[in-house]
Amino acid sequence: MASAAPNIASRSASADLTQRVERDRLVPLWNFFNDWFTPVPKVSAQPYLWHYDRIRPAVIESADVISAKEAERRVLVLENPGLIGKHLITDTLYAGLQLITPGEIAPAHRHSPVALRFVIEGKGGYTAVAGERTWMEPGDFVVTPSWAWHDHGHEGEGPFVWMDVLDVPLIRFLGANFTEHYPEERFPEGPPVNDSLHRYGSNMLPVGYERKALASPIFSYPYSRTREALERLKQQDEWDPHHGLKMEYIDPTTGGPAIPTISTFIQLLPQGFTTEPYRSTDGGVYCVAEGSGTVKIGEGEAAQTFEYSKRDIFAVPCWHPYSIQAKEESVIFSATDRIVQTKLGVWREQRQ
Ligand code: GTQ
Repeated sequence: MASAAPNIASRSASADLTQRVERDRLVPLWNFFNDWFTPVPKVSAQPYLWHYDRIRPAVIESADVISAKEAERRVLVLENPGLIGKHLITDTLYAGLQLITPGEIAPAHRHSPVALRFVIEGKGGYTAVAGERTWMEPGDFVVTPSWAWHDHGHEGEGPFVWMDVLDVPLIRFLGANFTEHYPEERFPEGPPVNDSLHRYGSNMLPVGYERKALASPIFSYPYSRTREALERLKQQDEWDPHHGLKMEYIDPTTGGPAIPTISTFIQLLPQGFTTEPYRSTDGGVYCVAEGSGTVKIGEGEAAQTFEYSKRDIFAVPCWHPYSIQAKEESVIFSATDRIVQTKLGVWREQRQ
């Protein structure tokens, strides 16, 4: 709503001016100043949680409706109730559940938005980035860098499902959104399986390595390694009151984030642990890799509490305090726009 600033000599003169200048494509700032320059961020996304058990049948059924080839990417998009028609999970992120069935191939293409995958269920699925395959297992975090050719496939049995998170809204907003379809179903086979993980993800770099792209040279952050690190570190019993044990996925060549535009994290909360309320300006998507509990998101009367269990996905809109209570030991993956805000110097957090 437009709200008038004080000291307007005459409201009706202002309204008159507003009307007269409209045809010259002018709008008085004072009509909407307070709408834009708010003490705290205004956000459209709402707290929301998708119970995987509830939505799984629809995800599986999507294979009866369309093939991965026809759909290009067979995804049920997680659309925030505050962003209906926008197809977004938070104001700045897109997320969806992608299904591949045995023998299918999601054809090769590339786009300027970055994609990340967090694997939910199945065995035998893979993604290939520029022809380099990486097999995926539940809990694996896999990156498809900007403008990298990629196709997905499944050589195992049963459904294979992962969560996609893309920075599409940001890239569209910036006017930098391009897509290209590869003429063949698959991009030609490239380096051996997991070559980049061995080459760049083993605490070593090839001598003389020069970073060519902004993206991390590793595509795959296997859950087996992540989980082992969390398991060892939890013995230290050093819990951050707001985060439990929380780690950020990094690009090993820079120590910066694994993806230039999306910050990614994994956190472990021991059984019975409740995080102190915390908020930050980065909105995010959370996916439960293990465990169960409740998450309270929001403030005062607007606060909502959701029960979560393994494979559930929830959205925490920016600047909404949240607190997680782990009934069982929980491991939670998250993806937010924090790095973009940090690079721009506007990121804030508040430990409550
Ligand atoms: O797997 O490349 O959820 O291009 C949306 C667009 C996934 C993908 C999505 C995509 C992809």
